[in-house]
Amino acid sequence: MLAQPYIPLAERINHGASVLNHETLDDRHIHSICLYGTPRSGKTTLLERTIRRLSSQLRIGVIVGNIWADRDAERLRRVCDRVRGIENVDLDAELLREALTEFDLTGVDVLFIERNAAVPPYPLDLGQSASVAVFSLTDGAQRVQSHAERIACADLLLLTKGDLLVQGALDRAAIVATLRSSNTVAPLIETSAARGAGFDRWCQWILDRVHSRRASEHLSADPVYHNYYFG
Ligand SMILES: Nc1nc2c(ncn2[C@@H]2O[C@H](COP(=O)(O)OP(=O)(O)OP(=O)(O)O)[C@@H](O)[C@H]2O)c(=O)[nH]1
Ligand SMILES: [Mg+2]
Repeated sequence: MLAQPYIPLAERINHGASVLNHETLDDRHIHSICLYGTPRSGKTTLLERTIRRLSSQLRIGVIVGNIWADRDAERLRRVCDRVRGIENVDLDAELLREALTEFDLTGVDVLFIERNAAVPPYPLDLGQSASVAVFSLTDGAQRVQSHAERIACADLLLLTKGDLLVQGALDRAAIVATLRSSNTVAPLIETSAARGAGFDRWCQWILDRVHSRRASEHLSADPVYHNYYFG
């Protein structure tokens, strides 16, 4: 008999909780988008602007986990009525599960999860539908490279603070090459919250994902449509 590979306890607990989170969110047809990125890369600012743009089309909730989560949650409550902060260095699936049990998920279309790229080992799967890796132009290629594993798993790459490019010392090309060396597939969107650049594409990416998910749920729930498309 082949020996089972050893999986550390923390990883197994995280896996169990992430499965439950997937179920909780899928049962309610909620599309969850996890933004993980370097500290100060502009995640909360990005969410503030995104919520202002999309709140007339989608009901949005946010769970933010970092050591200043209450401060971020307070900012986000000015634009969103469903926000919860979890003050910890990073999130794991178990922390998210606890938060979800107390969160009013009724009618929510999109749940954003903001977390920081803490030092490894960190759990990648919290139960989210999509992962977005967020870096800022001020991070530098070396720092970006240290998150290669997370970049490889991302469904979208976001490079923020494009307005700072006028500062000659910032090497955009090196950061983009580093992102692409770990992930050649995910779309890359460059944003500037200061100028509003990139937000049309980013918001469209969110809407496309929500709509395609709804379409696939509709297809799999309706045998007539299913037969029509798949014979
Ligand atoms: N120039 C410029 N500054 C930005 C941009 N986006 C965010 N900032 C600034 O970057 C700093 C950090 O922004 P936050 O949105 O708090 O970043 P964060 O990633 O949520 O930070 P943590 O949660 O503390 O890790 C703030 O001073 C923002 O005003 C941008 O597009 N351009
Ligand atoms: Mg933040």
